[in-house]
Amino acid sequence: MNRKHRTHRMAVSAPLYTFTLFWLIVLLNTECLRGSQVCDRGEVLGRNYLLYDLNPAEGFNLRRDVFIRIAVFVKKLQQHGDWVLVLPPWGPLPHWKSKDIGDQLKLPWKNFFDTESLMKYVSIMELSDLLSEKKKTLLINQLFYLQHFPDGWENGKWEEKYKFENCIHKPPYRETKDGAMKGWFWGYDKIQVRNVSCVSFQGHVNKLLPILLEHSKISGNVIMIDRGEIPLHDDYGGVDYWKVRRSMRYSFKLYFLASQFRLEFLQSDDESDLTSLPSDWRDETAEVAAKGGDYVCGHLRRQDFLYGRSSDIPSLKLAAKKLEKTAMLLNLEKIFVASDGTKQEMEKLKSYLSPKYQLYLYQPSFEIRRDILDGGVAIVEQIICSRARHFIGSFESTFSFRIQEEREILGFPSNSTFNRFCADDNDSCEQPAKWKKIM
Ligand SMILES: Nc1nc2c(ncn2[C@@H]2O[C@H](COP(=O)(O)OP(=O)(O)O)[C@@H](O)[C@H]2O)c(=O)[nH]1
Ligand SMILES: [Mg+2]
Repeated sequence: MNRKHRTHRMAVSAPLYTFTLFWLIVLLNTECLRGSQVCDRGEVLGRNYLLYDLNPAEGFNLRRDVFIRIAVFVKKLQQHGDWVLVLPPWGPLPHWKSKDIGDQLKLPWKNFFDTESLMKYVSIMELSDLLSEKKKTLLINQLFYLQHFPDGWENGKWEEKYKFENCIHKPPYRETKDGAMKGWFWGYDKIQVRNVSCVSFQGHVNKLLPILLEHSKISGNVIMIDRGEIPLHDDYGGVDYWKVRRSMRYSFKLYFLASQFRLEFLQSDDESDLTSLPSDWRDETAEVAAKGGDYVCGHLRRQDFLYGRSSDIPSLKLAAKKLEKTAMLLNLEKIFVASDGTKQEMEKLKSYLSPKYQLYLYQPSFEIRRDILDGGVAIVEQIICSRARHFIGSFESTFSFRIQEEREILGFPSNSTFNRFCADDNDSCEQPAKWKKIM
């Protein structure tokens, strides 16, 4: 078609074009109002967004576990419509204590995880991306603030149940002078909520299904669950649990830093340690063939565990003896320790090791710490431990659990993974259950 001809055609169809555009805009706006939320450009009609949050006291690794529960749940919701799981930003967290590396809040998941990999299980979206789609306020149409039943075990019997009730404790949402409901919302000012309901809840997460489906129809398509740690896993340790867990690959940068450290200090790399995985978690196999690097790893949880779980935590002297004995049995001389302990504690630990054994800690430069923050440092340590010949964890630490899962995914024999430090007065304590992956 020549230029002249094309200009002519456009001139003829312009009124028709304007007319269609007018009605399209009217129609879109009507739909947006019907969806009863602020309707900005680019919104996919009929799409539902699920936001969630947890009790602020929960640490990073329990939060990862709750993500698994919610991701499996959203996968179920998707059988009923177009649902997207909105990832709650990270921070501030009680264990992220470094004061010299700036604020540690509003951190996107992509800082820690490969979000493309997460996406291969269920549709996810960073909260910051949803917010940048909104010119004005993000209005959450309905927020369910979950709470435990005051009388959970009625007549000594546990049963699944939920009930819309008065709030037992005042939820952290308040009405402002202009009538809007506001809350912490990860430090974002432009998020508001229309309605907050307290729901006493006891049961598996799929028990939330009817509540969410019903409310998304009535009140709109942005829904939030707070205290998301209250519902239980639908199928703890089942196929979907492991699918989501396997999809939680770390960010490229964190793998890179861990590889660099392993190579430089531990002479360890995935190829010789037989710890390579396919680039897509969906191509993994159930093979148990990992060997691990020539080092033992111990996770020594200190800080709050020294008080809360003192009867399950070893003294540094006992921990050193256990690490040394394990290294000796495996004919290894390198010991890597991941810990939230202080510098002094680590020096003490080192002083208890005989000179034959070398202690390694991950102590990145200020520039790296400022870049990957406390959360990134912790993950690098987890990656290093997950590739050791042998791992010893801390009792009931979710930090240790995540390392054990990673080792299952990598295909380590169970006896090299499911081990824990005992307390001083109980040297033959029960070892952790073998938490086998199911594919
Ligand atoms: N860098 C580092 N941080 C740790 C270590 N152990 C615990 N932490 C920090 O302390 C937090 C502990 O909370 P959480 O993740 O809930 O694990 P849990 O309390 O051990 O079950 C972690 O998220 C880390 O921030 C460790 O070995 N290394
Ligand atoms: Mg914790």
